[in-house]
Amino acid sequence: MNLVKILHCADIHIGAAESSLGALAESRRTETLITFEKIINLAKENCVDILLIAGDLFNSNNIEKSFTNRVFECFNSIPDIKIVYSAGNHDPLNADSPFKKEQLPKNLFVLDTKDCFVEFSELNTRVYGKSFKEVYMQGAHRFSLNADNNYINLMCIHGEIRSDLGSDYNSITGDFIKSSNMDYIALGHVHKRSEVGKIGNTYVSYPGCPEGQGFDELGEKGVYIGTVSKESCDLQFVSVAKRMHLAESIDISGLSSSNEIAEHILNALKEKYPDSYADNLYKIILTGAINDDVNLSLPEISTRLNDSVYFAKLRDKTEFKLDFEALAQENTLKGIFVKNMLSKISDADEEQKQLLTHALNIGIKAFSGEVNYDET
Ligand SMILES: [Mn+2]
Repeated sequence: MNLVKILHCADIHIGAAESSLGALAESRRTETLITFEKIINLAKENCVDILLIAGDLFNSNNIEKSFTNRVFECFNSIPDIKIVYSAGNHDPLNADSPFKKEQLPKNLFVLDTKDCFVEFSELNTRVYGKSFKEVYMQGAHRFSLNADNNYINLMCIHGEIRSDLGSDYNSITGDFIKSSNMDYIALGHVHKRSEVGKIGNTYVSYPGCPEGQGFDELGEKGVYIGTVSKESCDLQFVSVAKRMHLAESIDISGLSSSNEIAEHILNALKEKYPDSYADNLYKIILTGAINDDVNLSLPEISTRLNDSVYFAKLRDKTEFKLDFEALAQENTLKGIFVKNMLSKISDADEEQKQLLTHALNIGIKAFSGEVNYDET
Protein backbone atom coordinates (compact mmCIF):
# COMPACT_ATOMS: atom_id res chain seq x y z
CA MET A 1 0.00 0.00 0.00
CA ASN A 2 1.32 3.41 -0.99
CA LEU A 3 1.59 5.52 2.19
CA VAL A 4 2.75 9.07 2.57
CA LYS A 5 4.00 10.37 5.90
CA ILE A 6 2.94 13.91 6.75
CA LEU A 7 3.19 16.52 9.45
CA HIS A 8 0.21 18.89 9.35
CA CYS A 9 0.43 22.21 11.19
CA ALA A 10 -1.20 25.62 10.84
CA ASP A 11 -1.62 29.01 12.49
CA ILE A 12 1.84 29.30 14.02
CA HIS A 13 1.52 33.11 13.91
CA ILE A 14 5.25 33.75 14.10
CA GLY A 15 5.85 37.22 15.53
CA ALA A 16 2.49 37.54 17.28
CA ALA A 17 2.63 39.73 20.39
CA GLU A 18 0.35 38.91 23.29
CA SER A 19 0.20 42.53 24.37
CA SER A 20 -1.71 41.86 27.61
CA LEU A 21 1.47 40.19 28.96
CA GLY A 22 3.30 43.54 29.21
CA ALA A 23 7.04 43.04 29.61
CA LEU A 24 6.78 39.36 28.63
CA ALA A 25 5.15 40.11 25.26
CA GLU A 26 8.45 40.51 23.40
CA SER A 27 9.88 37.20 24.56
CA ARG A 28 6.59 35.49 23.68
CA ARG A 29 7.10 36.75 20.10
CA THR A 30 10.42 34.92 19.96
CA GLU A 31 8.81 31.84 21.47
CA THR A 32 6.52 31.55 18.42
CA LEU A 33 9.71 31.13 16.39
CA ILE A 34 11.07 28.58 18.87
CA THR A 35 7.86 26.55 18.56
CA PHE A 36 8.21 26.65 14.77
CA GLU A 37 11.79 25.30 15.13
CA LYS A 38 10.40 22.49 17.29
CA ILE A 39 7.94 21.58 14.50
CA ILE A 40 10.80 21.49 11.96
CA ASN A 41 12.74 19.18 14.30
CA LEU A 42 9.73 16.92 14.73
CA ALA A 43 9.37 16.64 10.94
CA LYS A 44 13.04 15.69 10.73
CA GLU A 45 13.00 13.18 13.63
CA ASN A 46 9.87 11.50 12.26
CA CYS A 47 11.27 11.40 8.72
CA VAL A 48 8.04 12.77 7.25
CA ASP A 49 7.74 13.02 3.48
CA ILE A 50 5.68 16.20 3.40
CA LEU A 51 5.27 19.08 5.83
CA LEU A 52 1.91 20.76 5.25
CA ILE A 53 1.49 24.28 6.63
CA ALA A 54 -2.11 25.45 6.22
CA GLY A 55 -1.71 29.20 6.53
CA ASP A 56 -0.93 31.96 9.04
CA LEU A 57 2.69 30.90 9.39
CA PHE A 58 3.48 34.57 10.04
CA ASN A 59 1.25 36.73 12.18
CA SER A 60 1.49 39.36 9.45
CA ASN A 61 3.50 40.11 6.33
CA ASN A 62 5.05 42.97 8.23
CA ILE A 63 7.63 40.79 9.96
CA GLU A 64 11.24 41.60 10.68
CA LYS A 65 13.92 40.14 8.45
CA SER A 66 15.62 38.28 11.29
CA PHE A 67 12.46 36.20 11.74
CA THR A 68 11.95 35.42 8.04
CA ASN A 69 15.66 34.61 7.64
CA ARG A 70 15.44 32.09 10.47
CA VAL A 71 12.28 30.52 9.00
CA PHE A 72 13.93 30.03 5.59
CA GLU A 73 17.07 28.72 7.27
CA CYS A 74 14.90 26.10 8.99
CA PHE A 75 13.24 25.15 5.69
CA ASN A 76 16.71 24.77 4.15
CA SER A 77 17.76 22.53 7.04
CA ILE A 78 15.33 19.77 5.94
CA PRO A 79 16.14 19.47 2.22
CA ASP A 80 14.72 15.93 1.97
CA ILE A 81 11.27 16.98 3.21
CA LYS A 82 8.81 18.61 0.80
CA ILE A 83 7.16 21.63 2.38
CA VAL A 84 3.82 22.86 1.06
CA TYR A 85 2.60 26.27 2.15
CA SER A 86 -0.88 27.63 1.60
CA ALA A 87 -1.05 31.29 2.72
CA GLY A 88 -3.73 32.38 5.21
CA ASN A 89 -5.55 35.61 5.95
CA HIS A 90 -2.79 36.87 8.26
CA ASP A 91 0.01 36.48 5.71
CA PRO A 92 -1.71 36.63 2.30
CA LEU A 93 0.35 35.98 -0.79
CA ASN A 94 0.55 39.57 -2.07
CA ALA A 95 3.57 41.74 -2.91
CA ASP A 96 4.36 42.20 0.82
CA SER A 97 4.57 38.47 1.52
CA PRO A 98 7.99 37.18 2.62
CA PHE A 99 7.30 34.32 0.18
CA LYS A 100 7.27 36.87 -2.66
CA LYS A 101 10.25 38.86 -1.44
CA GLU A 102 12.71 36.14 -0.52
CA GLN A 103 14.54 33.50 -2.49
CA LEU A 104 12.55 30.33 -1.77
CA PRO A 105 14.25 27.12 -0.68
CA LYS A 106 14.09 24.36 -3.32
CA ASN A 107 12.02 22.07 -1.09
CA LEU A 108 9.36 24.75 -0.42
CA PHE A 109 6.26 24.83 -2.59
CA VAL A 110 4.02 27.85 -2.05
CA LEU A 111 0.55 27.31 -3.49
CA ASP A 112 -0.75 29.89 -5.93
CA THR A 113 -3.70 32.22 -5.27
CA LYS A 114 -5.61 30.32 -7.96
CA ASP A 115 -6.70 26.68 -7.64
CA CYS A 116 -3.57 24.60 -8.16
CA PHE A 117 -1.68 21.49 -7.15
CA VAL A 118 1.89 20.38 -6.74
CA GLU A 119 2.81 16.85 -7.72
CA PHE A 120 5.44 14.70 -6.03
CA SER A 121 5.70 11.76 -8.41
CA GLU A 122 8.25 9.90 -6.27
CA LEU A 123 5.63 9.87 -3.48
CA ASN A 124 2.76 9.28 -5.88
CA THR A 125 1.08 12.22 -4.19
CA ARG A 126 -0.49 15.50 -5.17
CA VAL A 127 -1.19 18.43 -2.85
CA TYR A 128 -3.99 20.72 -3.96
CA GLY A 129 -4.93 24.08 -2.55
CA LYS A 130 -5.06 27.81 -2.95
CA SER A 131 -3.41 30.66 -1.03
CA PHE A 132 -5.18 33.74 0.30
CA LYS A 133 -4.27 36.70 -1.90
CA GLU A 134 -5.72 39.34 0.41
CA VAL A 135 -6.95 39.48 3.99
CA TYR A 136 -10.35 38.21 2.88
CA MET A 137 -11.26 35.43 0.51
CA GLN A 138 -14.98 35.51 0.03
CA GLY A 139 -17.48 33.11 -1.40
CA ALA A 140 -17.52 29.39 -1.65
CA HIS A 141 -14.42 27.40 -2.07
CA ARG A 142 -15.40 26.01 -5.44
CA PHE A 143 -12.40 24.03 -6.48
CA SER A 144 -12.03 23.81 -10.23
CA LEU A 145 -9.48 20.99 -10.39
CA ASN A 146 -10.35 17.33 -10.13
CA ALA A 147 -8.39 14.91 -8.02
CA ASP A 148 -6.79 12.06 -9.94
CA ASN A 149 -7.41 8.66 -8.33
CA ASN A 150 -4.01 7.39 -9.44
CA TYR A 151 -2.44 9.57 -6.74
CA ILE A 152 -2.82 10.09 -3.01
CA ASN A 153 -4.68 13.40 -3.08
CA LEU A 154 -4.06 15.86 -0.27
CA MET A 155 -5.35 19.38 0.06
CA CYS A 156 -3.71 22.08 2.15
CA ILE A 157 -5.89 25.13 2.65
CA HIS A 158 -6.82 27.91 5.06
CA GLY A 159 -10.53 28.39 5.59
CA GLU A 160 -13.62 27.99 7.64
CA ILE A 161 -15.84 24.90 7.59
CA ARG A 162 -19.42 26.10 7.60
CA SER A 163 -22.72 25.21 6.05
CA ASP A 164 -23.23 28.47 4.15
CA LEU A 165 -21.00 30.39 1.79
CA GLY A 166 -21.03 33.67 3.70
CA SER A 167 -17.60 33.62 5.34
CA ASP A 168 -14.96 36.24 4.55
CA TYR A 169 -12.42 33.52 5.31
CA ASN A 170 -12.99 31.00 2.56
CA SER A 171 -16.12 28.97 3.33
CA ILE A 172 -15.48 25.24 3.03
CA THR A 173 -18.76 23.34 3.03
CA GLY A 174 -19.37 19.71 3.96
CA ASP A 175 -20.73 19.15 0.45
CA PHE A 176 -17.49 20.43 -1.03
CA ILE A 177 -15.44 18.08 1.15
CA LYS A 178 -17.72 15.15 0.35
CA SER A 179 -17.40 15.65 -3.40
CA SER A 180 -13.72 16.68 -3.39
CA ASN A 181 -12.30 13.19 -3.91
CA MET A 182 -9.40 14.17 -1.63
CA ASP A 183 -7.90 11.58 0.71
CA TYR A 184 -7.02 14.16 3.37
CA ILE A 185 -7.72 17.87 3.70
CA ALA A 186 -5.23 19.69 5.95
CA LEU A 187 -6.99 22.78 7.22
CA GLY A 188 -5.90 25.94 8.97
CA HIS A 189 -7.68 28.99 10.39
CA VAL A 190 -9.54 27.60 13.40
CA HIS A 191 -7.16 27.79 16.36
CA LYS A 192 -8.95 25.11 18.37
CA ARG A 193 -7.90 21.61 17.37
CA SER A 194 -10.46 19.26 15.86
CA GLU A 195 -10.28 15.50 15.86
CA VAL A 196 -9.49 13.91 12.50
CA GLY A 197 -12.97 13.55 11.00
CA LYS A 198 -14.30 11.88 7.90
CA ILE A 199 -16.83 13.45 5.54
CA GLY A 200 -17.78 11.12 2.71
CA ASN A 201 -14.51 9.37 1.86
CA THR A 202 -12.35 12.34 2.82
CA TYR A 203 -10.50 12.75 6.10
CA VAL A 204 -10.14 16.28 7.39
CA SER A 205 -8.82 18.13 10.45
CA TYR A 206 -7.73 21.38 12.02
CA PRO A 207 -4.58 20.83 14.13
CA GLY A 208 -5.23 24.22 15.82
CA CYS A 209 -2.52 26.71 16.66
CA PRO A 210 0.66 25.12 18.11
CA GLU A 211 1.20 27.95 20.60
CA GLY A 212 -1.75 29.58 22.40
CA GLN A 213 -1.79 33.35 22.21
CA GLY A 214 -4.28 34.18 24.95
CA PHE A 215 -6.69 32.87 27.54
CA ASP A 216 -9.17 32.08 24.77
CA GLU A 217 -6.68 29.45 23.48
CA LEU A 218 -6.32 27.14 26.45
CA GLY A 219 -4.52 23.88 27.07
CA GLU A 220 -2.31 21.60 25.03
CA LYS A 221 -1.47 22.76 21.52
CA GLY A 222 0.31 20.97 18.72
CA VAL A 223 0.36 19.33 15.32
CA TYR A 224 -0.78 16.12 13.59
CA ILE A 225 1.78 13.55 12.42
CA GLY A 226 1.14 10.26 10.66
CA THR A 227 0.37 8.49 7.43
CA VAL A 228 -2.23 8.87 4.72
CA SER A 229 -2.98 6.41 1.94
CA LYS A 230 -5.90 5.91 -0.43
CA GLU A 231 -7.48 3.59 2.13
CA SER A 232 -6.40 5.00 5.48
CA CYS A 233 -5.56 8.03 7.55
CA ASP A 234 -3.62 7.46 10.76
CA LEU A 235 -2.66 10.76 12.37
CA GLN A 236 -1.57 11.35 15.97
CA PHE A 237 -1.69 14.63 17.83
CA VAL A 238 1.71 15.71 19.15
CA SER A 239 1.92 18.55 21.66
CA VAL A 240 4.59 21.16 20.86
CA ALA A 241 3.61 24.31 22.77
CA LYS A 242 6.38 26.03 24.67
CA ARG A 243 3.83 27.10 27.29
CA MET A 244 0.15 26.43 27.94
CA HIS A 245 -2.49 29.00 28.79
CA LEU A 246 -4.62 27.57 31.58
CA ALA A 247 -7.68 28.74 33.48
CA GLU A 248 -7.92 27.18 36.92
CA SER A 249 -10.66 27.58 39.51
CA ILE A 250 -9.19 27.26 42.98
CA ASP A 251 -11.24 27.10 46.16
CA ILE A 252 -9.71 29.19 48.94
CA SER A 253 -12.44 28.62 51.55
CA GLY A 254 -11.09 28.89 55.07
CA LEU A 255 -7.81 30.60 54.12
CA SER A 256 -7.15 34.04 55.43
CA SER A 257 -3.76 35.47 54.47
CA SER A 258 -2.31 36.29 51.07
CA ASN A 259 0.81 34.15 51.52
CA GLU A 260 -1.30 31.21 52.65
CA ILE A 261 -3.55 31.62 49.60
CA ALA A 262 -0.59 31.96 47.20
CA GLU A 263 0.97 28.80 48.65
CA HIS A 264 -2.32 26.90 48.37
CA ILE A 265 -2.63 27.93 44.69
CA LEU A 266 0.97 26.95 43.91
CA ASN A 267 0.55 23.55 45.55
CA ALA A 268 -2.60 22.91 43.50
CA LEU A 269 -0.75 23.86 40.28
CA LYS A 270 2.28 21.69 41.16
CA GLU A 271 0.02 18.74 41.79
CA LYS A 272 -1.90 19.16 38.54
CA TYR A 273 1.06 20.07 36.28
CA PRO A 274 4.10 18.48 37.99
CA ASP A 275 6.39 18.90 34.98
CA SER A 276 5.29 22.22 33.57
CA TYR A 277 3.67 24.19 36.39
CA ALA A 278 6.38 26.87 36.44
CA ASP A 279 6.30 27.40 32.65
CA ASN A 280 2.61 28.00 32.08
CA LEU A 281 0.41 31.08 31.92
CA TYR A 282 -2.48 30.98 34.36
CA LYS A 283 -5.76 32.69 34.87
CA ILE A 284 -6.59 31.74 38.45
CA ILE A 285 -10.23 32.08 39.42
CA LEU A 286 -10.53 32.27 43.19
CA THR A 287 -13.68 30.60 44.48
CA GLY A 288 -15.14 29.52 47.80
CA ALA A 289 -16.52 31.27 50.86
CA ILE A 290 -14.25 33.51 52.90
CA ASN A 291 -14.81 35.37 56.15
CA ASP A 292 -15.67 39.04 55.76
CA ASP A 293 -12.71 40.05 57.91
CA VAL A 294 -10.32 38.64 55.27
CA ASN A 295 -8.93 41.47 53.25
CA LEU A 296 -8.03 39.74 50.03
CA SER A 297 -5.08 41.51 48.39
CA LEU A 298 -5.05 40.37 44.77
CA PRO A 299 -1.85 42.33 43.95
CA GLU A 300 0.00 40.62 46.81
CA ILE A 301 -1.18 37.12 45.88
CA SER A 302 -0.39 37.86 42.23
CA THR A 303 3.15 39.07 43.04
CA ARG A 304 3.83 35.93 45.06
CA LEU A 305 2.54 33.68 42.23
CA ASN A 306 4.51 35.51 39.56
CA ASP A 307 7.63 34.84 41.58
CA SER A 308 7.16 31.10 40.97
CA VAL A 309 5.38 30.75 37.62
CA TYR A 310 5.90 32.38 34.21
CA PHE A 311 2.68 34.39 34.36
CA ALA A 312 -0.42 34.46 36.55
CA LYS A 313 -3.40 36.76 36.81
CA LEU A 314 -6.26 36.51 39.26
CA ARG A 315 -10.01 36.78 39.15
CA ASP A 316 -11.94 36.99 42.40
CA LYS A 317 -15.17 34.98 42.41
CA THR A 318 -15.18 34.27 46.15
CA GLU A 319 -18.22 34.80 48.28
CA PHE A 320 -18.42 36.00 51.85
CA LYS A 321 -19.35 33.59 54.57
CA LEU A 322 -22.03 35.80 56.08
CA ASP A 323 -25.43 35.55 57.64
CA PHE A 324 -27.13 37.67 55.00
CA GLU A 325 -30.57 37.32 56.65
CA ALA A 326 -29.20 38.83 59.86
CA LEU A 327 -27.36 41.54 57.93
CA ALA A 328 -30.59 42.46 56.12
CA GLN A 329 -32.13 43.34 59.50
CA GLU A 330 -29.45 45.99 60.21
CA ASN A 331 -30.60 49.55 59.87
CA THR A 332 -27.50 50.60 57.95
CA LEU A 333 -26.77 51.32 54.31
CA LYS A 334 -25.17 47.85 54.09
CA GLY A 335 -28.28 46.28 55.69
CA ILE A 336 -30.62 48.01 53.25
CA PHE A 337 -28.44 46.95 50.30
CA VAL A 338 -28.46 43.31 51.46
CA LYS A 339 -32.24 43.38 52.08
CA ASN A 340 -32.89 44.73 48.55
CA MET A 341 -30.56 42.21 46.93
CA LEU A 342 -32.05 39.25 48.85
CA SER A 343 -35.51 40.26 47.70
CA LYS A 344 -34.31 40.49 44.06
CA ILE A 345 -32.60 37.07 44.39
CA SER A 346 -35.71 35.37 45.75
CA ASP A 347 -37.77 36.64 42.77
CA ALA A 348 -35.17 35.71 40.12
CA ASP A 349 -34.81 32.65 37.89
CA GLU A 350 -31.83 30.29 38.34
CA GLU A 351 -29.48 32.10 35.98
CA GLN A 352 -30.34 35.53 37.38
CA LYS A 353 -29.96 34.16 40.93
CA GLN A 354 -26.29 33.32 40.29
CA LEU A 355 -25.60 36.71 38.78
CA LEU A 356 -27.37 38.58 41.59
CA THR A 357 -25.59 36.52 44.29
CA HIS A 358 -22.30 37.46 42.65
CA ALA A 359 -23.41 41.12 42.59
CA LEU A 360 -24.35 40.89 46.30
CA ASN A 361 -20.85 39.66 47.12
CA ILE A 362 -19.18 42.38 45.07
CA GLY A 363 -21.36 44.93 46.86
CA ILE A 364 -20.36 43.59 50.28
CA LYS A 365 -16.69 43.77 49.23
CA ALA A 366 -17.22 47.40 48.20
CA PHE A 367 -18.44 48.15 51.74
CA SER A 368 -15.33 46.62 53.28
CA GLY A 369 -12.69 48.07 51.01
CA GLU A 370 -11.37 48.23 47.51
CA VAL A 371 -13.09 46.25 44.80
CA ASN A 372 -10.71 44.80 42.31
CA TYR A 373 -13.17 43.58 39.78
CA ASP A 374 -12.31 42.87 36.20
CA GLU A 375 -14.03 40.26 34.10
CA THR A 376 -11.62 40.37 31.15
MN1 LIG B 1 -4.80 31.99 12.43
